[in-house]
Amino acid sequence: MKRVFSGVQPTGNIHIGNYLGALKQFVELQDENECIYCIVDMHSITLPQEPKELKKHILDVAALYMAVGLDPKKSTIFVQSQVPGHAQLSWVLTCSSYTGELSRMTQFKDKSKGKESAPAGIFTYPVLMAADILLYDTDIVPVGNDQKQHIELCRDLAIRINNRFDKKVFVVPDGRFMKSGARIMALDDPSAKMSKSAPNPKSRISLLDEPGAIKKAIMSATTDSEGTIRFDLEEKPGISNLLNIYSAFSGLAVEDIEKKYEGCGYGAFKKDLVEVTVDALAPIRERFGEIRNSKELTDALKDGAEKANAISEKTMQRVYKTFGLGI
Ligand code: AQP
Repeated sequence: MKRVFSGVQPTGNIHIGNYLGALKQFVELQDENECIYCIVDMHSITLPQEPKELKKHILDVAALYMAVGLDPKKSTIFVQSQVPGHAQLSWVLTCSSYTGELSRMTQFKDKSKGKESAPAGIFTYPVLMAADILLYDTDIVPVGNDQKQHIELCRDLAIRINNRFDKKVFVVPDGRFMKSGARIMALDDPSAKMSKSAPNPKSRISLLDEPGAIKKAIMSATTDSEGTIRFDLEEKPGISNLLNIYSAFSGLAVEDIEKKYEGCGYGAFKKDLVEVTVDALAPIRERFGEIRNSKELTDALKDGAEKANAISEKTMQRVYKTFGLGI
């Protein structure tokens, strides 16, 4: 049985990019693997968060994990800040990282663009992410493909430390990426990825959006003036993004959707996409409503933190011993 680890930041409500790129895989993997899924609240404070909002979002994301189908009997679900091993291992890994490699991370470059000085948390965030993964001797990390570079860094750190001590201190993990949905783009700007924190709410569809909001976002999505429904990432990024979303929610291949809408205008295609999306998200919203304020949720998180701590403490004993830390 393989060990699987991944997480989502509680920086806002989960959108369909997070769902199609990452969460769908979380659910697929839980029957055949030992899965550990985290709400990575320590990552979210790399940018300032309003404390009350953050607390709410942590529980929202946890409830959404369960609403999309994660079962706490099969998967360990917990909140990162409840397991001290993440911060402890992060420091050890920071001391094995180089400023050069961290400055090459595209997310750091994007988020610090044009600023003379950026928050140090944005710079060291990928090391904390490596710690999250290596702490659990993870084999597989299901993520969206915007995280490819961070997974590579995690692998490099594991290999570097294993080589330095000439033994397997860490398991070297592999990323796992979806075929469709690995990178959902913003609806208002198909050159940028869909993001929880983008200022325009119509740039994304959140899993808890009402049908009206879904309709508004899809009907106003940026397309092009050609008028044919054809997948072409270079020339038609907006329509290609909508085709990807349609395909991921309906299970139809992109080529079949292209055939289905041959000769149709963008209006008809978008209208159907609204229906496909609303239908796919309705059961998630319903289940979220049942679970959000339940004891089932708090019990799952308490139990999850205990299980995660038990694994993490063992790893940290091994790591501290390897590095000669402690007495
Ligand atoms: N647009 C996307 N398409 C596919 N997958 C995506 N993911 C994120 N955006 C897309 C995947 O979702 C998981 C959780 O992401 P995260 O919350 O840890 O952080 P993020 O990648 O920074 O996501 P956001 O939504 O853009 O958040 P903010 O705005 O707070 O920075 C990851 O597996 C990610 O790959």
